[in-house]
Amino acid sequence: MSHPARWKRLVPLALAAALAVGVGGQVQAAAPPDPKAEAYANDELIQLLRVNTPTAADKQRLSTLDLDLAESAGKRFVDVVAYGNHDRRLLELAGLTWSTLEDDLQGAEREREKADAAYAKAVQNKAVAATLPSGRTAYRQLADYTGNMAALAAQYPTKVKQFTLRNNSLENRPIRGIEVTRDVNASNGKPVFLMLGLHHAREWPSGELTMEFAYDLLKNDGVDPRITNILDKARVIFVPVVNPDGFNLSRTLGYEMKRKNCRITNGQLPTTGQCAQSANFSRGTDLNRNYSGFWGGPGASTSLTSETYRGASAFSEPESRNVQALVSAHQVTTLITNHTYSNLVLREPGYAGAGPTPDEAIYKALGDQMAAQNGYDSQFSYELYDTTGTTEDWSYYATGGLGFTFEHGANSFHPAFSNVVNYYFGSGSTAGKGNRSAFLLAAESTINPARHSVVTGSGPAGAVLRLKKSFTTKTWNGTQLPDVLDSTMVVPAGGTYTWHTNPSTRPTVVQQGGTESWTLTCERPTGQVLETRQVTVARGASVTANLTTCAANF
Ligand code: 0X9
Ligand code: ZN
Repeated sequence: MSHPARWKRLVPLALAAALAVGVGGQVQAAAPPDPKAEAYANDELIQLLRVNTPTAADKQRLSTLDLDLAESAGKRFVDVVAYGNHDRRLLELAGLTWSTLEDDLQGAEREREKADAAYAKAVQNKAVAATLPSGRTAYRQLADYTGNMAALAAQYPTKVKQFTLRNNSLENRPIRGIEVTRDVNASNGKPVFLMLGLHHAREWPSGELTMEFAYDLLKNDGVDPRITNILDKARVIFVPVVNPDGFNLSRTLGYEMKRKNCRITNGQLPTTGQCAQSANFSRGTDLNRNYSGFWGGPGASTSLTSETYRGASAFSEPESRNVQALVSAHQVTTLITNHTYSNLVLREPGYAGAGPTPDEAIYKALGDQMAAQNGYDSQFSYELYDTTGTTEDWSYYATGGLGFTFEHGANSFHPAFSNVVNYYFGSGSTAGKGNRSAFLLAAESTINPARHSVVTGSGPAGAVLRLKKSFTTKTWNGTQLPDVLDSTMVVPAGGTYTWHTNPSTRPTVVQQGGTESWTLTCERPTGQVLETRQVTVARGASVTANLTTCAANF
C-alpha cells in the first residue's frame, strides 16, 4: 500500500510557529491557515498514519488534537489522515509515534484510478468476469446512483418504488431512495429493513454495497429462495447516497478525502462552487455527529473545521433530518448504515457511559451472526472511541429498531474497485467472508417476529391505520427535543391486518421498568379518525386490536 513519494518538499516550519504548546502539554493549533488547504497548495504529502495509542491517555491526547481520525481495528492504535507537515508536527509535539500506512494518499489515488481502468478493461476483454449483481466495473458517480435507481424502478414497477427524501441537500440536490418488496405500492405492514450509504463522502464502497444489494434482491427474486422469501415478507429501503454534495466533491471534484457535508457557514446555504474551494476543505458538518441522540457529547467537535463537527445544533443539517424523517415514517426494525473502513460490525451504545442496552442479547446475537458472515469484528460502537450524535445513537433509542454501523475494508476509505467485489461476495482477499450473506441475514432477522413486535386484528378494508408516538430525545446537555414517530398502513381486502412494528416502549424506558404505548388510529382515507386505541406491545410479542367501531362506521 505504500507508494514512493512524488514531492517531498519540506515546508519550513512557518506552520510550526502557528502551533502553541499550552500549559499541561496541551497542543493547540491557531485558527487559520487551514492545514488542509495549505497541504494541497504546497503539494505536501497527505498520509494515512497509524498512530500508537497503547494507553487511554494517548487516545485522549490524540483526540484533543482535532486531527482527521479514521475508525480503526486495533485497540492500541488510531489511524489518522495527516494533511502535510502541520498535522505530523502536531502529533510530534504531542509526543505520539506512528507508522505509515500510506505515505502518499494522492499518489495512491492515481494508482487506484489506473488499477480501476485496468480492471474495467479486463472485464471488457472477458479476462475476468464482472460479477457484481449490477455488472458494474468501476465506482459510481452521483448520476450513476440516480440513474440506477430510476432504471430499477422502470424495470421492476411492481417491486421498486422510487422516492425523494424530504429535504434537498445544502447544494440543493434532491436525495433519492428506493423501496423494494413484492407488491411495493401496497402499504401492507411488512417489517422494514433500511440500508444507508455515504454519510461520509470519501467512503465510496458504502454506497456501492448498498446499491448492489438492491440489484441482487431484484435479480434473484424467484431464483434464490432466500431472496424470494425476503421480498415476500420484508420491505427493504435503500438510500445509497445520504450526502450527495460531499460525495460529488470526493468522487469528481478533486477533494477525494472529503468526509462531511457542505456546511460552510452555520445557518447559511453555501454559494455555488463554495464547497469545492480548497480554502473550505475543512469546513462542514459531520452528518454522523448531527443526530439528536446524545448530541453534543464526547467524540464530537464544536469546531466547524473539525472532521467530527457536530453541527450548530442537533439535526441542523437537511441530510441528517432526511434520515430522521424516513425512519420516523416507517417501522424500521433493522438498520444498517454502511461506512468504511476497519472491518467492523458496530452496535449501540456509542459511548461507554450509556451502559448496555436492554436489547443486548438479541442485538449482539444479530451482530455476531452477521460478523460470522463477513469476517468482521462484532462489538460495541464505543469500544474504539466514544461517539455521540451518530445515526443509531438517535434511531435505536428513539425507535428500538436494531441499528448497526458496518465499517467495510481493512485499511482504505475507497480502495481499488475490485475490492468492492470482494467485500460483497467474500472473494479474493476476503475469500469466504462476504457482506452479501451478512445483508441477507439482516433482512431475514427483519422478518423474524421474535426480534420486533406485531399488531394484528380486524378492520375495514381500505381503512388507513396509523401508529403514532410523541416523546422527546435528550441531547448531551439534557435538552429535550421533540420526536414524533408516525407511520401508516392500509387494511387489506380481507378485512384483517398484520403490522410488523417496533416495540411500543423505547429502550431507555424499558430499562427503567416503564412502559409506553402506540396510539393506533383507524381512519378514513380522508384522514377522519373513526377509532383510537392505545396499544402496548413488547419486543417479540404480538397484540390483537380488532377495530370494530371503525368497521361499524367506515
Ligand atoms: O466515526 C464515525 O462516524 C464512524 N467511523 S468512520 O471511520 N466511518 O467515520 C464510526 C461511528 C460508530 N461509532 C463509534 N465508533 N463509536
Ligand atoms: Zn464513515
